[in-house]
Amino acid sequence: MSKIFKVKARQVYDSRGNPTIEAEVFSKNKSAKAICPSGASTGTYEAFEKRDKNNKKYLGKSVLSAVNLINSKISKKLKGQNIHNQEKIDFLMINLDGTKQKRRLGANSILAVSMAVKKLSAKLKNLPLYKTFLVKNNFRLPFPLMNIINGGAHANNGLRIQEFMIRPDRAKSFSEAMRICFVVIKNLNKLIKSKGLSTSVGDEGGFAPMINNNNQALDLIVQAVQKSGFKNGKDVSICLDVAANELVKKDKYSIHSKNFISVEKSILEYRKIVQKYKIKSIEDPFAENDWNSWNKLMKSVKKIQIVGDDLYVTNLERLKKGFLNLSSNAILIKLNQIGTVSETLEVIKFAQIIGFKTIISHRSGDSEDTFIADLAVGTNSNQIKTGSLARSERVAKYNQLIRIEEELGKRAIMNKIH
Ligand code: 2PG
Ligand code: MG
Repeated sequence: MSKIFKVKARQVYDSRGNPTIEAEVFSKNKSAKAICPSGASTGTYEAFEKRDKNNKKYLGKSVLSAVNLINSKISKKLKGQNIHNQEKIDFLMINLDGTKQKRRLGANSILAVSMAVKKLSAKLKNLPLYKTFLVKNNFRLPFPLMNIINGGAHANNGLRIQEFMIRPDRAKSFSEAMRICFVVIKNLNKLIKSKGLSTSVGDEGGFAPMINNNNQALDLIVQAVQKSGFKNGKDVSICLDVAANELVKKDKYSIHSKNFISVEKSILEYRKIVQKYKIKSIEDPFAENDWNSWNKLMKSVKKIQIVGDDLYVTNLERLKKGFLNLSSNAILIKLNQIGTVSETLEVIKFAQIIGFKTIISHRSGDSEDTFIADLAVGTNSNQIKTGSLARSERVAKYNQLIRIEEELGKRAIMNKIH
């Protein structure tokens, strides 16, 4: 048995330049580190992110008190624990916190430690991280949901929809999936330039041109896909994250333009763009408490992947509610929405049992940590959403998946989209 000798944390920075936590867990002669990510368009029911609101020196954004809690209370509690007993370690931290949303210690402290424990356990067993989750053999590689145009809270261009993504549905391997996305992105770059627009990128590496009309963004993507020699809706599918929590006011939504319209009208508009642009997946089409509207959409756009992100916040209770309510058929998985590796795995297991697609996701504030790439393979998740082919914190995850594919060699199989 390998025991935890100590846990140490430090304040580092994320891809948006905000302070975040890196935790390092030590056994007698080895250690492993993990960095907690951070969202911008967060759900109300997410686990709590602890920041020093009153520390003016860091504009209220530092995580120094959370770092202190790891170095004192959490380190003391975990000292001597069996590193390979992830569930017990996570349980001890959950109990030490004692609140529903991890408000005392902060989910950011707990998660950084939880991920570092998982990495150290893999290291001590001499196993690649992806081999230490749910799947023991027949690993499958996820399809990338590659972000190519940023809007909403991730850019300042006025686009209503937060993320415009592409998914290379017919790719036979992960490297081929990457090549397809690469070609489309390069052609999109040229197209945007040719229109005299800026090719600067948003928080997740997708282009953030100064356009403010969803259809204009969708037209650009279709053109880029065609220019690349691919068929839109067949070789490459357009997928969206609406992040509708940001677009609701008194039961009306401003998804399709600046005007707020009813749910029924919004659904009609959804149907139009789904048909016109052959959209295959829509994440957070309505707000986190609007269960009825989710259900209405599910009934009116068949065969489309409907993904709950802010709706479920990687929380088992909310997922069960969504399942019974027929709210969606897929779930976005974000470790820091719930705060431990064990709870995240519970949610993935349940989602897969009920036939939901699981999509492992980054946060808009992320880091060089590639934990989620391994998590996607180790849970046979269908898709991974981790930004564009720009910004190293995004590309790092894709590169890790390329390494995993190479290591698996002939045993590397792509997951099934349908
Ligand atoms: C989302 C995420 C990641 P954020 O809404 O799905 O793309 O954004 O991390 O800002 O919540
Ligand atoms: Mg989302």
